[in-house]
Amino acid sequence: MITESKVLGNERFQVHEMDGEVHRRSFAQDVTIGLTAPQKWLPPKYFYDDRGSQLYEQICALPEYYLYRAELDILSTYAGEIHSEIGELALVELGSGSAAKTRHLLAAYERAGRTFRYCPVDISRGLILDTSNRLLEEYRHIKIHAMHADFAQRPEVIQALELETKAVAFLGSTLGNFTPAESLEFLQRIAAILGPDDLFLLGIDLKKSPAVVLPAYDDTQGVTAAFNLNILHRINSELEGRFSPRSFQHIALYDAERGCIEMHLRSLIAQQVPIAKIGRTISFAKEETIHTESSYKYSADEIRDLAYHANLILRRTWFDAQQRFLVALFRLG
Ligand code: AVI
Repeated sequence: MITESKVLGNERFQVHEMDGEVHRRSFAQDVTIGLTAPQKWLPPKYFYDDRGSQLYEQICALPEYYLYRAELDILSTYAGEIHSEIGELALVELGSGSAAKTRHLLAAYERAGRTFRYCPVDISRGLILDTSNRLLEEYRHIKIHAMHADFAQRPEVIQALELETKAVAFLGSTLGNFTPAESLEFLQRIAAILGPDDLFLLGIDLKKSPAVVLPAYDDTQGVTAAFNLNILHRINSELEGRFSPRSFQHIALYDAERGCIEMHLRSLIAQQVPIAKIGRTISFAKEETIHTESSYKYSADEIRDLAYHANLILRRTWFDAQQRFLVALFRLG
């Protein structure tokens, strides 16, 4: 939730701030709901505190995590084409992170030699500020209007940017972290905030063999395990939890038919974990799991159809050389 447009900044850089208190309350509520359910679960958006965001950056550099390189391949190869489709529209990026891949697109804007507007929207405040500072130094023609917000719950927050026209980018296969029903609703909400001249750019991982997908979520260096376990550290530091992350194990399961990876944290022992700020003690049986993330993969046709049902019409597609990943551009129906 955004507090009424608390905007800080100068002529080249503005940032809309999120209300930290509201955010902490909803973390406590979500932890209470998730950890008292029969199948314990936690929303994956809570991975992304500053440490979790850094771990995600490290995941992107892993040899097993093909998603990042495949999408980078597309954006670096086709940045010029994508930019000529988008033209002069302001670029709003949901879940911008370090903007490492988007840089290719920003470079294409810069080459055009005209002032352009980039609006990174992210749940990690530290990352947004660092990234914005770097981009302002790097690109002479850029103006940044950043937003620190939980866009997953309310993509409508970007309306506070008051842009006349825009291209909304949602890259990194983050849509895959919603269930298909949630994805449809999210796309409908995106469609509802697009104007007739606006565009939507989606990056999504494609269905493929478990032999390729599974190692991407269970790497040999244990970075994904640390990323998954970080959510317990976060409960400890923000909600005065008493988790011993060493007594939990990271696991990844792939259901090839649904095209879905599930990440869980499995309790290695029977244990009781007090969490002071939610006023509860959570019991775990030995082997019991917390479901922390689903990551759905799609076929290109499935994505086209899902978007069509949300009133988004496919305009162009770009694939990486190995056809592992898709970047698709949509307009309103
Ligand atoms: C951000 N999201 C698309 C990543 C994914 O692949 O589902 C998060 C992630 N989880 C484990 N590794 C990376």
